[in-house]
Amino acid sequence: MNALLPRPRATLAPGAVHVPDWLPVAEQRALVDACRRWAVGPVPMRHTRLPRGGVMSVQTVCLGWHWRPYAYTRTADDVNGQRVAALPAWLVEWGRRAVADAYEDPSAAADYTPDTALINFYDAAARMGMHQDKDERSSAPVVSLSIGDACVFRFGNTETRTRPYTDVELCSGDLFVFGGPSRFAYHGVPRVRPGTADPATGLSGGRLNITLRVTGLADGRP
Ligand SMILES: O=C(O)CCC(=O)C(=O)O
Repeated sequence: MNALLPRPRATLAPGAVHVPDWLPVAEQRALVDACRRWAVGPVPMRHTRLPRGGVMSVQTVCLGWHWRPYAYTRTADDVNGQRVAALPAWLVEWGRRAVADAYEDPSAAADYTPDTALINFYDAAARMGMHQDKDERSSAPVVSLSIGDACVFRFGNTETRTRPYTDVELCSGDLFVFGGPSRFAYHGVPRVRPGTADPATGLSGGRLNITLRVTGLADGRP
């Protein structure tokens, strides 16, 4: 990649839009600072345990709702039983701005109210296998923000975790939104590119990914 050339926005599939350099460095830094606070608790950032006994290579902390394979709850019963931190209004606002910008439709913001964020930290060895985000009872778009080391983001199709898929490089500050016909597409992160982070973000190594989602759940459920 030639850092001198602007990276153009790209629509990978209907509803799946990559907007390079969406989040300015000052906001990336503010988000890194906030992630540092959320990583401490009330539910600490940790490797999520999988039902078959393995652990995910990424480390995760959630806001609003706690996600574990394969459900959302208010309290983190698989960790320490605490209620997760609230999703702040400013992050909801960023999510609204993100869908409006990605879809180049200011009216898209009004319809979008995410109620959870999954924050994943990738060290150099972390990966995420191809999967669908389908534990939400809503088809509202997923907003993905990346900070730190670049990665290869694999965006596939809604039918199978294999080809056809497209690999895109997600760099610090990039926005990726997938909704509409692409909302339930398989996607994953086969590779992080260590040493590519800009220290100005406050993250000297590793990669943070924040996804904003609408769970479609209400208090008292599930
Ligand atoms: O790290 C990424 O860019 C993707 C994260 C992801 O797929 C997820 O949180 O479900």
